[in-house]
Amino acid sequence: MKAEFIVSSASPATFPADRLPEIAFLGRSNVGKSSLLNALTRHKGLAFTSNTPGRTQTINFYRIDDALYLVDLPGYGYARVPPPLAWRWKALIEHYLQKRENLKLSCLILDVRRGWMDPDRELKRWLEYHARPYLVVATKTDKLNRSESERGLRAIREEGVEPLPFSALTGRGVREIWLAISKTVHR
Ligand SMILES: Nc1nc2c(ncn2[C@@H]2O[C@H](COP(=O)(O)OP(=O)(O)OP(=O)(O)O)[C@@H](O)[C@H]2O)c(=O)[nH]1
Ligand SMILES: [Mg+2]
Repeated sequence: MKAEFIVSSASPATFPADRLPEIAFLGRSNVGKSSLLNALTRHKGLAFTSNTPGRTQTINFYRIDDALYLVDLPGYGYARVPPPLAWRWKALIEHYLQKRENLKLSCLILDVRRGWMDPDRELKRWLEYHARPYLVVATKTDKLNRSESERGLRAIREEGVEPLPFSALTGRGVREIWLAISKTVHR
């Protein structure tokens, strides 16, 4: 698989112009968006990961096999971001999610240990309101034993969605996410 970093955008003017289908990765700060992207492409250092929440502050576009983009969005819910900056990021993300024609699927990523938090529910409602297709991924399943992880997945189902269990550490769920992506792209 060829995976190339293309651009880190702080404004819509710099989004790629080649109209390939795009899959976006969304979730709270530090939930594991960039790690998921690296696991999907099997390129460890492709998307920048970190223990410092709020590390990804721009919209990062990665082109896969000249066929589609995986799009790493800045995480939300990081309290220590100064309000004017937080506002600007939110405006950028909303602009992308609302206006981007190439966007085919959003992966809403939840930590299986924490499940839905208010900003996640808000985003889910927002995506539904705007009729944007999305997939819920429950990540960090490697941090729980089998029964704890089942309990976490059950709690996520209470919002009426079937989560895809995932772990960037073990690679659990990589195949299933690619399957969902290729179904969307080839529709
Ligand atoms: N055990 C385990 N750790 C994970 C997993 N996914 C991510 N992590 C860890 O969680 C931390 C945050 O991961 P990132 O991928 O940087 O998270 P992010 O959502 O991109 O964070 P921001 O860009 O800051 O919003 C890192 O220390 C990762 O190593 C996983 O599936 N299992
Ligand atoms: Mg990140």
